[in-house]
Amino acid sequence: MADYRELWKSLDMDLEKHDKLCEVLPEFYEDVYLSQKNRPEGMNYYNFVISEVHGLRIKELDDHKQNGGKVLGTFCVFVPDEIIFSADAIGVGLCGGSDFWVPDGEKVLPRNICPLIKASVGAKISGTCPYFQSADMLVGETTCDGKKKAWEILNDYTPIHVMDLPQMKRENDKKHWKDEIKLFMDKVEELTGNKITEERLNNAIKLINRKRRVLQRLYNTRKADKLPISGKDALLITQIAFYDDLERFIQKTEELCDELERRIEKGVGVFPENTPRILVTGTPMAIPNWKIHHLIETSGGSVVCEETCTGTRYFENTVKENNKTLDEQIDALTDRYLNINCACFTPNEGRIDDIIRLYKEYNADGVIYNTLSFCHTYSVEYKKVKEALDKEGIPVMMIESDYSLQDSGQIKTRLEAFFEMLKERKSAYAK
Ligand code: BJ8
Repeated sequence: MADYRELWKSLDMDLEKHDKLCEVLPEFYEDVYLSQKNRPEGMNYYNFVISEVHGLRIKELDDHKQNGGKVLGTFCVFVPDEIIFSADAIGVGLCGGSDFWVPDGEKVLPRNICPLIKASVGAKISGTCPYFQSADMLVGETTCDGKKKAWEILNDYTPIHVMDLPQMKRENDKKHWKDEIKLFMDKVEELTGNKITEERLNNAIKLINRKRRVLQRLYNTRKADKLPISGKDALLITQIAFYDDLERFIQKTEELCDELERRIEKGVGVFPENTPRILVTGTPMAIPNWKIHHLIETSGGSVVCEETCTGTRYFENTVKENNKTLDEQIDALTDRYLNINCACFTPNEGRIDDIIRLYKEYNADGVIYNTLSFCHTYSVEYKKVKEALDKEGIPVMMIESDYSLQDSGQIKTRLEAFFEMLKERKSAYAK
């Protein structure tokens, strides 16, 4: 790997502490990812991206900045990337998924909030994440209370624009969200000095839609009886989609999909037959949070789909293209984004419908409802989801966990019992 120390230094990073972070990641990746058998060849690209996660991509962002471009860091799939890219800026997802950052987050936040928030804040204040350090502006949003209040703290370290996301989906909420998108547009224009024109926004809408479509194509391959790719690998690809170069990501993922479709034709799968197929639903899994997928796929299960923001919520529903005016384009963005069913909305019946639909589409055997510790919106919503799934006869298991590995043994035992039950259930139906 090239030497990026000068670059990191120029980003005002804590190099000593960053070295410690870089020491743990390769071994961790090897254990979780490279140990898998029969991985598709196309995964080599994503291995490469991970090996260069703090290197090449940061250099690309730096080159963009040297040429007068701006980088914006986001934390939620409600923030419209189209606005960012139409002003020739680059958007990168910044949610923290590593336990490494939690202690720094706890220096300024209470311990009893969600690890995603603690890790995100910790990543910034420890000066160990080059993505945070590259961002000219962060974009927060009023989703859950923990995030909303964390922006006030992050604002002491770096400029942050906060989008006021409504928590209901009535007509006036739509109007409000449209106004918020316009305000965001003004802010991005001011930061970049670039005017967002109809043509630029149209192009950005098309580009981001292409990214969504290739992810949809990837997920479609997971509907096959014999899974051509593991859930862990699919999760990794979605996580990388949040920060990789768009054109390259689309091209490499199309190539991988070609390979996966060939595998389906030939009947090549990565799991033994009768491995229980699991739909995971719940809180997002920010890179490098691979914990639940790894536990599932090393305990006798396979993940076939994620109803999460690092899954279908990120790419389902494209934005209507070829609108005639800027106003129509903003309407199209408003509609697409307010269609996402996050638990911070009330009521949130749409998410229940999504879970049931995806369970059927992906031919799943059971659902794992995963929530990060102290995430109230998702943990409270479990009751409604469980009632609906019970009615449909869909088996569900809830896991509440943080980024540490302390509870892994206990979760594994529960998963093994759940998968046994799913297998028995399936063979009873088959009789
Ligand atoms: S659209 S899920 S990315 S808010 S930070 S709500 S886990 S306590 S991330 Fe999210 Fe947008 Fe919704 Fe998706 Fe819970 Fe943690 Fe809050 Fe979280």
